[in-house]
Amino acid sequence: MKLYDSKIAPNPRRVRIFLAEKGISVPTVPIDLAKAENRKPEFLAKNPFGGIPLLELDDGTCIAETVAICRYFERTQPEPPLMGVGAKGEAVVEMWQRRMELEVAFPIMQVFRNTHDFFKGRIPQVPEFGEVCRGAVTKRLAWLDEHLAGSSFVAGDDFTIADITALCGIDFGKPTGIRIAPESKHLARWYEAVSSRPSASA
Ligand SMILES: N[C@@H](CCC(=O)N[C@@H](CS)C(=O)NCC(=O)O)C(=O)O
Repeated sequence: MKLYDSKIAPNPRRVRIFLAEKGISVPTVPIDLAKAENRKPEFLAKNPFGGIPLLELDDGTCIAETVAICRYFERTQPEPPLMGVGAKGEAVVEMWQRRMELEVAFPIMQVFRNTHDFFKGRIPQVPEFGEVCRGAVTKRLAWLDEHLAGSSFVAGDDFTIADITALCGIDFGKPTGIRIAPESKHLARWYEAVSSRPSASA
């Protein structure tokens, strides 16, 4: 098995943190996004959308999509559970994971994709859209701060994939100036807790 990876991209980091929390080690294949290695025909044959992370199993099965890869490892090694336990637990974690992905990480990534020089000439950028997303991110982070006033972690009492998604999204905001507002004390408390876990440096 091998994991196609990049140290500079947020989605592969989500998988690395997930694996570190479970104590799983998987050989990695570094992909140079700056050189668009993920857009070469060999890679597109494995994932037609060209995105990483990508998990290639020993039988040749290629699993793209961060959450699908995490789901694979949650099934093959359930402990510690990072995607909830039981019908209610799994549904609650999935709800929060999707909220963190769609409402927090996605708009942060859109700020980067539409305003940062890295993507200039690489994809059609719409800077105005990037700025609309920046405004949405400010509101979403304030909302997350309120939520965390009553919750240790994003999905409740336990660290889960929802925390990983939120952490990687928020950290990816740094190159475009996205920061936790000084008044967001609960979000800052959570951020300190999750980013000081050993897995955060995976
Ligand atoms: N929905 C996919 C998104 C994958 C994705 O867009 N990955 C980024 C890195 S974080 C990428 O490969 N970007 C380079 C590109 O699209 O050319 C997932 O959840 O894994």
